[in-house]
Amino acid sequence: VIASYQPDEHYSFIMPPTLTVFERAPDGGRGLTRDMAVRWALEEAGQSYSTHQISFQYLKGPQHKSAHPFGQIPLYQENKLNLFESGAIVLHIAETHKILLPDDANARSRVIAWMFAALSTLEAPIVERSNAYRFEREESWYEARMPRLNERVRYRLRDFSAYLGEKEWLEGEFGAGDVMVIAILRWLKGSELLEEHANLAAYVARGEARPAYKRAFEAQLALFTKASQGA
Ligand SMILES: N[C@@H](CCC(=O)N[C@@H](CS)C(=O)NCC(=O)O)C(=O)O
Repeated sequence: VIASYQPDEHYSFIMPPTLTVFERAPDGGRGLTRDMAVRWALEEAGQSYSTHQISFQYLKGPQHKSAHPFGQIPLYQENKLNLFESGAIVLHIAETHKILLPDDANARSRVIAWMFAALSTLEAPIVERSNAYRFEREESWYEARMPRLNERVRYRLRDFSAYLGEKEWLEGEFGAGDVMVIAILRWLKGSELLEEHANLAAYVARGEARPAYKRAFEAQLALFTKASQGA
């Protein structure tokens, strides 16, 4: 019996996944938008993908919101799967491509714990600080508030730096935890906070030196550059 062709069966091999991103990234192509970790994981997997570039208006419109509950980027579409939340997307890529996650169940759980740590424990104070810088710089309370926000970031970095010590990566091999943690630590570049810990600055630099990271960075920068030149 010759099996009849089922268009859905190997769809992901025929149609590369699509990643919805900003048509013009608000960070100016510095690789700080949440699609960066996803692009990085896709490059680590050697999986090609296409991008769907959208405006802020489209981001908040009904069509995008029917696929992404919060009207955000990134949105990842593969076959019949619509996936939101950068961490969930990176985990999906790691699982389907059998990369960035150890085989051992306990070791795998540890890597996933680092993904959660990146997106909650580390990200919360880092994003709060960035938002104050972006949106409250003209406010009367800004000068008084910023040192407190810096201190909350430092509080986490001190512990994280002590934990990381001289390890190359978080859990032995480079993994999905490193992708998520490095992606959020990069938000501190340009401030003194990261440089206060030589091991953290070196850890981020090690991540950025990976060929897959570089390809992901170049791709998002090229998109931004094209959008700026076209306007
Ligand atoms: N927790 C989400 C955060 C996504 C997120 O904040 N995306 C930003 C761009 S980097 C966005 O779409 N902002 C517009 C908005 O939230 O309204 C994830 O990791 O995917």
